[in-house]
Amino acid sequence: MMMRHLFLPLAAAVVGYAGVTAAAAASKRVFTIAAVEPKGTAEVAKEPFPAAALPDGGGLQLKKPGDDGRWQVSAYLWSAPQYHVKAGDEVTLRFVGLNGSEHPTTIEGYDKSFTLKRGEVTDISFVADKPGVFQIICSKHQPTMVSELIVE
Ligand SMILES: [Cu+2]
Repeated sequence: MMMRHLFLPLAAAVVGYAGVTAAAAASKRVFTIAAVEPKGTAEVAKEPFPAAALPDGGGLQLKKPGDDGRWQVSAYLWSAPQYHVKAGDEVTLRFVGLNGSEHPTTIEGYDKSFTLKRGEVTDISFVADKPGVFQIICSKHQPTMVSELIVE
């Protein structure tokens, strides 16, 4: 009997507190997500061309030594591996095409698909109403061009 009297007011206080917190925490979030292609180069006389092939999928590329004796390795990436927001936030992901002619992209879980082109900006705006971890994937440049949208 004693427990019930203590529990009910406590539960009401917790529910009230959670409601206030959720309303106060929602905010507008904007991230710039650039399509980038960092590169490394070396002289074949100093560093031999790698013997092993890189994973398929277009995200990683090896170029054999040219007339100048230099070889190159590159990777297509989004400019950060993870983007964190809170559930209920109004989110704008501002994609900017720097490297690569185009990037057919999907944001899983939020039904967003588009093709980002070099020299263009594509804004994707939505309310992050589903908590979880969602992949931002360019299908042309795997396995490297994938980042995570984390909704907490
Ligand atoms: Cu891509």
